[in-house]
Parts: sequence; C-alpha cells; structure tokens
Amino acid sequence: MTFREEFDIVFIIPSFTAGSGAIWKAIDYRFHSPGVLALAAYIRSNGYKVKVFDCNLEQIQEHTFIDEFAKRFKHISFRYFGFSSTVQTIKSGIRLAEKLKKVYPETKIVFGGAHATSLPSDVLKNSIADYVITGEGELSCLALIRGDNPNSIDGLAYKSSDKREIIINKSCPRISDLNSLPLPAYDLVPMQLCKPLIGTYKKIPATIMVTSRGCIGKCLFCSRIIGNELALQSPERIIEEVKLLYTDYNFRQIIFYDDTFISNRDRISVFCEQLKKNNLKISWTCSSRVDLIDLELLKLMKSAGCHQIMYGVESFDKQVLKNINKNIDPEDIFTAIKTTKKAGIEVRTAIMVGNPGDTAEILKNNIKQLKKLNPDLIQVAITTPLPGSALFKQAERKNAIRSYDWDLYNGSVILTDHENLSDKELKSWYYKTYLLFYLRPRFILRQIFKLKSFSNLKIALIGFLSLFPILFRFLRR
Ligand code: B12
Ligand code: SF4
Repeated sequence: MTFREEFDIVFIIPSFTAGSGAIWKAIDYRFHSPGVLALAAYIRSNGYKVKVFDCNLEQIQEHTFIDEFAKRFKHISFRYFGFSSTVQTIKSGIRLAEKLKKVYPETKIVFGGAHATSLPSDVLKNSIADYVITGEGELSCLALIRGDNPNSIDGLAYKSSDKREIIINKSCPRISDLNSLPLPAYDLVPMQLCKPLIGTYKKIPATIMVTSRGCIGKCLFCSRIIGNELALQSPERIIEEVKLLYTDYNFRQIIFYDDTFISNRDRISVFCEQLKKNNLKISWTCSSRVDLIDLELLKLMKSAGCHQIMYGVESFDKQVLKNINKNIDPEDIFTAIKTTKKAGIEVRTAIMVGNPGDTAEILKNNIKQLKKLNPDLIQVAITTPLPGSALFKQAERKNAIRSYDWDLYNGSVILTDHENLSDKELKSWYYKTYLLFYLRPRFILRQIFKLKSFSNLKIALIGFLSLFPILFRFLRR
C-alpha cells in the first residue's frame, strides 16, 4: 500500500503566455508571485500544510503540466487546488484545472488573484472551479480551508449545491496591518529561477518585492483589485524581508513592484537610512507617481542604491490625462523626470496609445516630449480595457468590447473602437513610439557610453534585437 501524505492546499500559478504581437514575448522575464507567497506563508503559519507549484517561474508548459504535477506530488494528496489568475493566465488556469480534476476528482478547486477578483461570476460559470476568492486572499482562504460554512465567508463566491446559482458573498475587510503577516514563503519555490526584464536591473541575481497593498489613484484603465485604501509595510519590515532575500537567497537587486512605492515620504526616508545602516549593498528600483518626489528624497534614494524609477506617465496631454483620471499635470511629469535625472537616477516611463481623446497630434506630441525628456527606457501599451477597470465597465455598458479572449489582453491588441483613430493608425503610433524613441542616434550613443562590461554589452544587444520584431511588423503594414 502506498502512503499518501495529506496536504491542505497547493497554490498553482499557470505559466504566463503572452499573445502574439506582445513585445514581452521577445523579452523573456519571470518572477515568483509575491501575493501567492504571502498567502501561502499566512495559511502555513495557521497550522495548515501548503505547497506552491509555480509553473511560470519554472516555465512548465501546459502539455507537460500533469506529468510534472504527478511526478512532483507522487505521495501527496491535496484537499484544495488553489489557482492564481491574472487576465493573461486565466485561460490556461481553467484548462489546467480541468486536467487536474480528471485525475483528482475529490479535490476542490478555488481560484483567486486579479482576474478571479475582477470577474468572479464569469470564472465560476466558465470553469469547473468550486470557489472563487476575491481581493486579498488571507482571511477568506483560511476560513475555507478551516471548513467554515461558505455562506459565512466574506470574499467568497461559489456555486449553489444544485450548481444553478452563483452566490457572491460580501467582500472581506482589508488587512490593515501588513506587518502582522509572516514573511512570504520563499522557501516553497525555486527563487533562483527569477529572471528580470532587460534594462530594469544593475546587479544579478534580481528579484521583486511588494511592500504595500492598494492604491489611492483612480486611473480609468487600471484594475485596482485590492482596493483604494493604502496599507503600507513599515521600513523595519521591508528591511527584514530584504535581509532574508540578501542573506538566504543571495539576491543583490530588488525591483519593488508596488503600484507606487513612494506613497509616504517618511517611510522611504527611514527605509533608505536603514538600508545604509545595515550595510545591505543592494541595487534597487521602484515605481512612483510623478507628483510624489523631490530632489532631496531622490538624492537619499540614490545614495541607498536606487538606480531607476518607473513613472506611469501615460500621456503628455492635459485633457487626455484628465480623461483617464490620472490626476496629474504634464508639468508634474516634466519636473519629475528632470529632477530624477538630476539626482543621477535612471528614468523608465510607461506611455499609452489609444486613450480616450487621443488624436494623431497628441500621439505625435507624446513622441516629441519623450525624445526631449530622453528617459532611459520607455514602455508602450495600447490602452486595454482590463477586467476590473472602469474602462472595462464603460466599454461593456456600450457593448464595445470586441473580444473576450483574455489571451489578447496583453497591451498590444486593440480591443475597442477608438473615437478618433482607426486600428491601422493606432498600431502605427504604437510601433512608431517604440521605434522613433529607441532608434535615435542620441539613445544608441548613450547605450554605447554606458557599456562597462561584457554583460552590459549582452544586455544592450538583447534590447536592440528585441526591437526587430517591432520594426518588422511596422514595415509589413
Ligand atoms: C507584482 C506584479 C507582477 C509580477 C508578478 C506577477 C504575479 N503573479 O504576482 C510580474 C512582473 C511577473 C507581473 C507580470 C504581469 N502582470 Co502584473 N502585477 C503585479 C502587481 C504590481 C503586484 C501584484 C502583487 O503582488 N500584489 C499584492 C498582492 C498581495 O496581491 P495579489 O498578487 O493580487 O495576491 C493576493 C490576492 O489576489 C489573492 N490571491 C492571489 N492568488 C490567489 C490564489 C488563490 C487560490 C487564492 C485563494 C487567492 C489568491 O491573495 C493574495 C494575497 O492577499 C499587480 C498590481 C497589484 N497592485 O496587484 C499587477 C497586476 C496583477 N499585473 C497585471 C498584468 C496585466 C500583468 C501582465 C499581463 C503584464 C504584461 N503584459 O506583461 C503580466 C502577466 C503575468 C502573469 N503571470 O500573469 C494586472 C492584472 C490585471 C487583471 N485584471 O488581471 C495587475 C492587477 C496590474 C493592474 N493594475 O492592472 N505582474
Ligand atoms: S495606474 Fe497606478 S496610480 Fe493609477 S490607480 Fe493603478 S496603481 Fe494606482
């Protein structure tokens, strides 16, 4: 007789498969899921037995998934399979759940994460999932595993016993004290497989961390799945986690993936001082809104190892910024980029093509301003009605969504008609923004001057080569 050890849950992160045309396909990067590791640590700290199977980090494809799963967990049975989802992994997650259910019919299936939170009914209707957990997972998932009655679990959505009805309970109260959560369960995944996106790191090995939850912004295109209230880890808690990654996992670069890392000036100042005091020689990057920084803070950040900041610029047009509820002024953008460069920190900017109100003139001016301000890197996306965003709800109300094939929601596909620009024009501006920015002598020369080692050269070459698919598509049009 074979002994099977019973575990309570295995969290499964499907592999991220960018759709065709996505720039990301050309540039390979992969990380663990900070949210799942936080959740796994919390469930484990409450006495339950947990595994994590991160197909994204381990690059396990769908066709080998079942064999890999059976091999890895040969002597283990699970009470729950917990699938994490984003818009880009939901289709694959649903297929993997079906495969697993065939082999392990007794195990209950629960979905969580950004996509399941945004469209719980849709996920329950279109999959064999028994449950969906919306928002932060800790409290609801613990209650489910503990065996609480489903109708008493806040944040839970499920099918009625006759499977005819979908019941969505009220949302779960937010966790206000993030310091009370255990450190993420990094030991449950092969962290050494983390691979950063080109241009976003100075040292390797590199990984990501998230130190806050929620965002007070109300941008039209964004799915704020955790909500508008901001909860922050203390600087001491951030340092504790950095130390763990530095000492036990040997990471030398941290990419802070918070929506806005700099939301509280004091938190960042103390964090920087403590990094220096603890002699943690890491390089790090983060993101910020353009209206939250000043030269003094930036200089302190630089002295503590920050070498790049990502700003969600989206557009340089006052009216477009208003249309997308960004609540910033083009002047704030100019000031932020100039001040950041003055402090010696690299600037990465995200820009969008196809926002409400965009015209050819506006998109042309965006490129002009980008060239003038000359950030170190730009990232362009076609405005996408991400499930969970106000833009998605608006488009749904107008019956304007062209496709619900979630694999297409990758930032390079046009999914709704634009009021001023044809598909052809939008695509053309999308490619042109990349090409006219990167293929400039000024940009290329700067990259050459920055070359200090063979690995720098390798990074620059990969970056350069990744422009070819864009150039090819642009010329083919
Ligand atoms: C870190 C991050 C990444 C990392 C890691 C991805 C990951 N799987 O965590 C990387 C760089 C790889 C990444 C890539 C992408 N990302 Co991203 N990313 C984020 C970011 C900034 C933070 C995520 C985070 O850690 N949040 C904090 C934790 C606490 O929240 P959480 O991850 O949602 O997890 C909690 C709950 O959702 C829940 N939960 C999660 N999984 C599960 C599973 C079960 C079973 C249960 C019960 C609960 C549960 O419990 C967790 C703890 O409370 C979010 C924005 C945000 N603020 O959430 C975007 C976000 C998740 N990303 C997004 C997108 C679009 C992408 C990309 C498609 C972008 C691209 N074109 O490349 C890719 C897709 C990657 C993928 N694997 O699917 C969107 C998803 C939108 C949507 N509706 O699905 C978000 C919401 C950004 C946005 N505002 O629009 N991303
Ligand atoms: S885009 Fe950034 S600033 Fe705007 S709501 Fe989303 S996370 Fe907040």
